[in-house]
Amino acid sequence: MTLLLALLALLACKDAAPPPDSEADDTAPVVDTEAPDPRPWFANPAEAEDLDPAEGVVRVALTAATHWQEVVDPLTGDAVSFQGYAYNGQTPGPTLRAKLGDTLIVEFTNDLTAATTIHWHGLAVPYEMDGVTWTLDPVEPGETFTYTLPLTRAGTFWYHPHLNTDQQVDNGLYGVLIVEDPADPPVDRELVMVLDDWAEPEVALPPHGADSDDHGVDGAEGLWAVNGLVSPRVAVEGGEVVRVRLLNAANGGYVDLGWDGGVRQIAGDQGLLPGLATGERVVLAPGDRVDVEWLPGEAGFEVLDHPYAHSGGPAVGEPRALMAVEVDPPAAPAGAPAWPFPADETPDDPGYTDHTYVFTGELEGPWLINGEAFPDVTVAQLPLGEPSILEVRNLSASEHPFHLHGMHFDVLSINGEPPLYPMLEDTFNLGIRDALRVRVVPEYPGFWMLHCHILPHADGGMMTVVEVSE
Ligand SMILES: [Cu+2]
Repeated sequence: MTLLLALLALLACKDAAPPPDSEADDTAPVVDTEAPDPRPWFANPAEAEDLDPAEGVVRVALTAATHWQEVVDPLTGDAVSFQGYAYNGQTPGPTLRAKLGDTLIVEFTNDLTAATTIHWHGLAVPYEMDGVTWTLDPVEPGETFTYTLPLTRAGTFWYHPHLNTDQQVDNGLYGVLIVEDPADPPVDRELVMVLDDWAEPEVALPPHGADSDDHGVDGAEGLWAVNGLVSPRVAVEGGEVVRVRLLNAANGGYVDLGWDGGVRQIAGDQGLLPGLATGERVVLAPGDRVDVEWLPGEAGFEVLDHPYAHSGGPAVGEPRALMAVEVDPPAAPAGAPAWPFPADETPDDPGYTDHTYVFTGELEGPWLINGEAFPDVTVAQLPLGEPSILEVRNLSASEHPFHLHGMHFDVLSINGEPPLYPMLEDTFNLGIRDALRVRVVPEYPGFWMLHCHILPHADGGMMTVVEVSE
């Protein structure tokens, strides 16, 4: 049993039984109010410094290297270290922040002993900047590469390698890219939360590129970290307007989140939704982003993760607290700000289909699209600047987050039904037997990956290529 699994077992015991030294009343929990609370305090990932004073240009430096990651045991405050990878010595990597319309220039250095790339998940960028190795070379150890990225949409995006992706992301190479919308109202606090499941890190995070594709396949069994912190406390003040940007950076684990007062979602993969979406829970598949607003008032609350398996959706079991939000000082909650929700509409479905993608595979694999395993795939042709209709069907034994590079897509329908609100996405979870119809209008020529974002599935073959040309 690894230390973190032991820690997980301790966490499970914590709620199940009273402490052994409880006295007269066996059922009353004994709280030592004198002992300091060992749970770590939440902090946003440090942001990258803009090295270029010019308006409209953000220039940052990123270096990938091996890294000792420290995890604090929330019960004792003791730290455990394990070796992985990191950008600029931090996991998650630095948050990159720019404004809509800026050009982001990333000077990247590979100090790993393995080749790597950076892919800009959710951004439409020129093909040479997409960080894939279909016809492009990776960044070899010791080499540098400059990524130049025009930022044409506002939203919460992220970056990660796209070579040996399962192993390199698992080892800690990921970070958030925020493109601010100048029309966003100001908020009192912005929280950036990167969720990752860390089952068996001593096994799964070996130094220097050993394979680790058994890790984090099912979030129901993993230990979830929030910005590398297990069970953190999050400090907010009553009466604040808080924008929370959530990313699921796990290889394969899903989260199904809920909290007191309900979920108030304001943005998804590609920026602000057409309106406030409220509900009890929100599911983030691997690669998904969701922005929510919190309007804290008098009382704190826990962010609960409900069991969810990609082999069948909501699962049996008790929810686990990912973090505890503590309100100090309490106050009456603020009113919701007026988000500049875009008046998007779902495009009409023309009824025909340009390309159909059928996802198949048993739980042990292989994972296929149209019966093919990457890289032995048929490359479909899409016209530049013209709409194409894609239909994606999941006939496998697992859910799959469908992800498309280089372009975002309008969801036309799910199982024949239009979406609840106009959805502009780059990652969309397909339930078992689901049929998804989407409309794309490619902005750049090139070869674009179309794949499942459960990384063991993608690395196991569930990836294909579309070519966009004039
Ligand atoms: Cu998949």
